[in-house]
Amino acid sequence: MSVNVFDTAEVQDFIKTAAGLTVAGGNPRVKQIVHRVMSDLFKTIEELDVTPDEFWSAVNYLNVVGQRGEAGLLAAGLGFEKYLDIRMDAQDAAEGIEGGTPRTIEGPLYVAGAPLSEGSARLDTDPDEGQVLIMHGTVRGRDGSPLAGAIVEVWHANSKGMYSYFDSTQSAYNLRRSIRTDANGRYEFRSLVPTGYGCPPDGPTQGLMDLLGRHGRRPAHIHFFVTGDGYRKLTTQINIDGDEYLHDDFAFATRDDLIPTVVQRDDAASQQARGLDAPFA
Ligand code: MBD
Ligand code: FE
Repeated sequence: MSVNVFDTAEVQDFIKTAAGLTVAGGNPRVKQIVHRVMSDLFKTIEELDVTPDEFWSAVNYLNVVGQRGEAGLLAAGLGFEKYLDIRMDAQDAAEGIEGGTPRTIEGPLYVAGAPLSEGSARLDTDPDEGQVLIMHGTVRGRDGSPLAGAIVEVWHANSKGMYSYFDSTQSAYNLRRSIRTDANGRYEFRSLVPTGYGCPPDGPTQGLMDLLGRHGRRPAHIHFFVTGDGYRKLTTQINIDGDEYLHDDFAFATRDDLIPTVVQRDDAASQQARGLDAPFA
């Protein structure tokens, strides 16, 4: 008994009015997007015969998402963030921009203002379980030449899959640092191997995942922003190989070129050689 009111002049007119299309002023781009999104939602309500109860439970859901600060988490879980990346990749390909470290999503847990170190940094300031992790590399421009003075921002979870600032048990900027590359474009850091993240079990994102029959887990990963004067910012991550969710990330961020080989070093000599006893500021 689905009715068709969507295509009536009355409904089409008030969607336009509600989106501000019938008045001057405001922001034309916002009007355009709001009009389109409203039209699509109105159409969905009609075609799927969405009941008032269903509609108001969705409104209530959005309020809870806001109260819990999970809008970014939900955007990741529903693949919106990945979709924006797919579109940027396609745009780059169309412009002939290829190669280099692939981008992947930022996620909702970055915090600006981490301490800046020159060349090398130690990320873990809180005591935690977890294996010592050393990572090093070189930032290069598109022509392959090393980039001195680039900034590598790195952030990741602790052994419980929790991030500082989103976990009251951690101190400020634990597992978050900025590192400026040295004259050879190199950076290195010492930290602790992170564990994968899981959505807050009692939160609205996990609640929706449950209704979709999905899990809300991410494999263990480390986030990066890389910036350099005159260069576009790179947003990316690496995954720790071997995680059970490596290719089953609820946020769709895993990419083949972002799973580096992890080498396990156990002997004292190799630990020394790796600089484990050296000062990581
Ligand atoms: C994370 O740590 C994350 O990186 C993303 C994308 C979503 C939730 C938690
Ligand atoms: Fe993350």
